[in-house]
Amino acid sequence: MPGEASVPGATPVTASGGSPATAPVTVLGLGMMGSALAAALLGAGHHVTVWNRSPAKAGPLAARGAVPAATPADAVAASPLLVVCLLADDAVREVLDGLGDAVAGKTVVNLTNGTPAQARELSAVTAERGGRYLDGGIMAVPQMIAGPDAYVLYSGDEGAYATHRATLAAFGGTRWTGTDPGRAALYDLALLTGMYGMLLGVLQAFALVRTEGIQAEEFSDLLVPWVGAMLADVPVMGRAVDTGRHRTDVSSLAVNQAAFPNFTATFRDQGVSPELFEPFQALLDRAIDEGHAADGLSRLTDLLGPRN
Ligand code: FVH
Repeated sequence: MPGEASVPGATPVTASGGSPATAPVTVLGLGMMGSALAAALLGAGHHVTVWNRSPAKAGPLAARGAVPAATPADAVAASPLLVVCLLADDAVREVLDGLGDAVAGKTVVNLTNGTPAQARELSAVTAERGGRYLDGGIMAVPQMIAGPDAYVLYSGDEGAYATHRATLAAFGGTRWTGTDPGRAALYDLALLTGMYGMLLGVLQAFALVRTEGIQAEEFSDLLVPWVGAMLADVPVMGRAVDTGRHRTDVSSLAVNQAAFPNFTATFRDQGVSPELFEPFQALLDRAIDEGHAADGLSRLTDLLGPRN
């Protein structure tokens, strides 16, 4: 299992004894991810109370020793640590608003996907109600929870993190990102942005090759090592973004711009939608118009948004 770590730039959290393996924990939300989290806590020996809007989802966990609660308030009363994993922020707000001051003295660990602004708002509201708030970004699918590659990014109340880190380690590695409650969501969304960008390219490639009867799975034999080789260049591009030195002798924006119409023309010729790639063409054109023809692709980051 990956250990405890901080992401670059975050202050390491002072070591603490952590909570004992039997510490009671409540899990609110038993979808695919919430159920995996509750199962991991049971596996680590915790006393786990669970609640889900549709009560039937508690059945398999109850069979493993979890205690189903009839209401969110009953679930929250059972433990000092509340793990929340619902579909989206509006559901979290609905459940937490319904609890009111019942979170006083408790730690809320919200592992629902959300925005930095939503995390800051939830942190403020929880503090007003007398609770402590940690936001988390789960870097795993449910099947990975408690396995060697899963980890969760955390931000918010540093004391709460130090107190409960050992318990949270049941899910996988724990990575501290800082006291700004929104920081974990920012990292989470940035990592998922990289994933979606890569996967959208993969899906477009599948759409293209299958127009000629090539099996997508078979094509993966070529695609996976190619994408992997390109990913090895990411730190070099990162350095260019950090330093503002974008000149390249590898693949200039001018070279990319010259090749790009071949993609959109081929997509059209083969009956594949170019809608994913057209914004990329527009961005390349703008970069060239602004005088960056000799720079590498890393220059596009500057066109996408400001540095702080
Ligand atoms: N599944 C994944 O691969 C990703 C991995 C990374 C993290 N995400 C995020 O985790 C959150 C939960 O995702 P999930 O996979 O558990 O999602 P579902 O299986 O669809 O379960 C959704 C649960 O939310 C409950 N719920 C929805 N709306 C409400 C509401 N208004 N009030 C109370 N509960 C609500 C739902 O209840 P029910 O439909 O069973 O009654 C489920 O418990 C999510 O943020 C991912 O982005 C997962």
